[in-house]
Amino acid sequence: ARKCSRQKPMRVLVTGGTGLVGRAIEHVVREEGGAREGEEWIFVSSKDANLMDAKETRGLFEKRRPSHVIHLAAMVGGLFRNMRENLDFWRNNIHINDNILQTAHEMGVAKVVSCLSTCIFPDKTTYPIDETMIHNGPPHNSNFGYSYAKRMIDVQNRAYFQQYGRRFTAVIPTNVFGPHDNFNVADGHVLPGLIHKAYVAHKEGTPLQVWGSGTPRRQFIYSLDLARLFIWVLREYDEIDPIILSVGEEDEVSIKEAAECVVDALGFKGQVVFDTTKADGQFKKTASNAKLRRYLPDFKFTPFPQAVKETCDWFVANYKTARK
Ligand code: NAP
Ligand code: GFB
Repeated sequence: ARKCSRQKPMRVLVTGGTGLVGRAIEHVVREEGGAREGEEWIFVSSKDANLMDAKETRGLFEKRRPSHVIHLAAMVGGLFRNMRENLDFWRNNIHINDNILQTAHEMGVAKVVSCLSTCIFPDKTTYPIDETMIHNGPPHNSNFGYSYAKRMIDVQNRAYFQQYGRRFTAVIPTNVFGPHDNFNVADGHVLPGLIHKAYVAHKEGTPLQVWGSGTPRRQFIYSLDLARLFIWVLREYDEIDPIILSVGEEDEVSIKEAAECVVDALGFKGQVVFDTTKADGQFKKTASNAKLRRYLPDFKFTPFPQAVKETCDWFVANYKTARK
């Protein structure tokens, strides 16, 4: 048989391209040689198409004709925004995800990599959590809307494979942080919230308010490390089942320790107080990265203090334009 012609270079559409993870993938693609000869990488935001609208989604795909999709676009927020808006997290993400997957199917996209999250796993579980446990019980009540919407991506990926042989898969990042994050204190995640609050407390000479007891535990992945892993998944990972992208269980830190890293990185000298009237959310969601390690035993994560320092430096340098 004739040798199959060299595979055509990918044209990759990255939805959610202007967010925390999207900007990190763009940095790796544009600044670290993450792209290969002849490849096209297109990073889009809601200005290019509101992906909750099926027609706008179809228009974007007809205009861009991607061969591959990294699907990041979502309604995303920290514990406190999730607790306030579970219905919107469910509806908005269900519409976005169905539009992306159905349009990718109709347009014959070769591969889609979507995003779940380690916060969607069952709240009552054994540890460490692994990829086989996604549907083994209800998620934590604080973010059930987002969690169920994300779980449906896994269900839909399996259905597109079974019915049409579509190669739609997903990654399961743990808590992500880095430059271009959403530093809004009410809506954002813990690390950008603490960085923003410590920056203001330093300027105003007031105490840094950490919400909750500080005892919950998290595994944090630096956005640039996640970006490098994401590009590997797009190129090399061939399973439909999702894969956890996280630092090891041994790298889990408490919220208090994370706050101390921010204090050191910003040189904050003031008082740190814990507002225990605020919720703690999930105590822990310790995930195993054994599956990732079977594929990439030598991948090196950026040390947490260095990643926090780089994020703080970025925030201080970009304070005026950062999402806050
Ligand atoms: P982010 O910073 O909030 O960015 C969200 C992106 O999605 C933005 O580019 C936004 O565009 C786009 N978007 C939102 N609604 C849209 C709509 N209706 N139509 C088109 N685009 C829309 O989010 P992120 O932290 O980078 O998260 C990216 C992915 O990683 C998400 O799927 C999230 O669930 C997942 N994830 C995140 C974390 C984390 O800790 N951050 C952890 C696990 C998984 P605009 O800028 O135009 O609004
Ligand atoms: O990143 P975060 O908001 O979300 O972290 P989760 C919440 C934890 O940090 C709680 C404490 O224990 C909070 O009490 N915390 C302390 C703070 N200070 C702050 C602060 O200034 N801001 C915030 N936000 N928290 C999310 C899910 O869970 O994980 C989302 O709700 C998403 O759906 C995300 O998947 C990755 O890690 O608790």
